[in-house]
Amino acid sequence: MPHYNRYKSTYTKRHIEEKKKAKTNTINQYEDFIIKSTNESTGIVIETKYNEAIILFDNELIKAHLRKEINVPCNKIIFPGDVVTIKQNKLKEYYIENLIERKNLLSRIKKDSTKKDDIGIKNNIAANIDIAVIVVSAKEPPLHQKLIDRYLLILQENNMDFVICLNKADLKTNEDEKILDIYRKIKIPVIETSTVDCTGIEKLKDILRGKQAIFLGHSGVGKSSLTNLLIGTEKIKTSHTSKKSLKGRHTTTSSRYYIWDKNSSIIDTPGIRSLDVSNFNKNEIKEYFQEFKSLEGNCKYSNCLHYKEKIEDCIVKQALEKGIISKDRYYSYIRILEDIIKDEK
Ligand SMILES: Nc1nc2c(ncn2[C@@H]2O[C@H](COP(=O)(O)OP(=O)(O)OP(=O)(O)O)[C@@H](O)[C@H]2O)c(=O)[nH]1
Ligand SMILES: [Mg+2]
Ligand SMILES: [Zn+2]
Repeated sequence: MPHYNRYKSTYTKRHIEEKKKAKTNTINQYEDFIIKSTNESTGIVIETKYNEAIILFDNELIKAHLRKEINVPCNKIIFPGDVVTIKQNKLKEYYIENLIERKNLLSRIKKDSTKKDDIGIKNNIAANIDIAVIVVSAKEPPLHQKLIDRYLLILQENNMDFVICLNKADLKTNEDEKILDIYRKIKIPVIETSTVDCTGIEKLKDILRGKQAIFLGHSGVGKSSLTNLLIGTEKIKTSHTSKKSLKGRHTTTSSRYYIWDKNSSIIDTPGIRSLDVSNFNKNEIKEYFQEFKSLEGNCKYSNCLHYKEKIEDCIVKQALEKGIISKDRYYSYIRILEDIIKDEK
């Protein structure tokens, strides 16, 4: 074997081994990064960036890096709402030593819409959520069911409590009222708010008090305006929806945690364009349409998708025909199902 080749092969071997070692080290370090509990005083993660996080520690906002052995971007492993232990190095800089085990972690699949076959990556949003508020708005942008039904899947899968909040109630139409009624009928909590005339703000506070909550929804629905009202200042930038498209301008660019009352916090998040649920299994989604499950009786086949099965074999289709379940919810289910089936092919 010529000399350079021998060199190359040992080099490659060593290189691969080092890479492997680095990978297992990262995993191990990451594993002991998470601890069950601690007696030390802890901080709460307010916002994360690539190489540092803003932490509320000892009643002060501090900037902290990850413990130096952990070679992962900060915003890839900790999220607003996380609880961490903080230490100081010799230079008196703060660093995050450990992450306290989470109650839950809210994530969604993010796909690159410019790439045709992109399978998407898991995008974590926030941790330790007690209640999620799905914020929608009347008129600007107009109220649609699509995002609500998709969020309901994700939140139920994560076992999180939720409430639908129709903001801009000052602009509400009869059409909006009909959509909200669909959810009221299936016992999903719905509240109406307006940051213009303060309708429903006290009610919203009553629901969120004592909890760690998060606002989710399209851009321009008023998540930051609601957050400003909760915290009682005009601290967060908000922006008009585009006159032409009635869509928001994606004013908020990163998620951030705010304390607005004793033990009560809210995470304001950037508006999203759409919500991908293609990671769900096609047999799984019907479980999260609770009105299908609460029907009396059973479909002939236990794996019935309530889709192309015959009406005489399917109690969901029968209930649809009788008007017991909402057409809009049923077709919303079918659209999600068809998206998943298309993706599976
Ligand atoms: N009429 C009316 N307008 C509102 C209400 N709440 C917010 N707005 C307006 O809606 C626009 C968008 O509000 P934002 O709070 O920036 O919306 P956002 O959901 O935070 O948007 P992103 O940060 O882009 O996700 C602003 O011009 C607000 O003044 C409301 O209750 N009624
Ligand atoms: Mg905002
Ligand atoms: Zn069926």
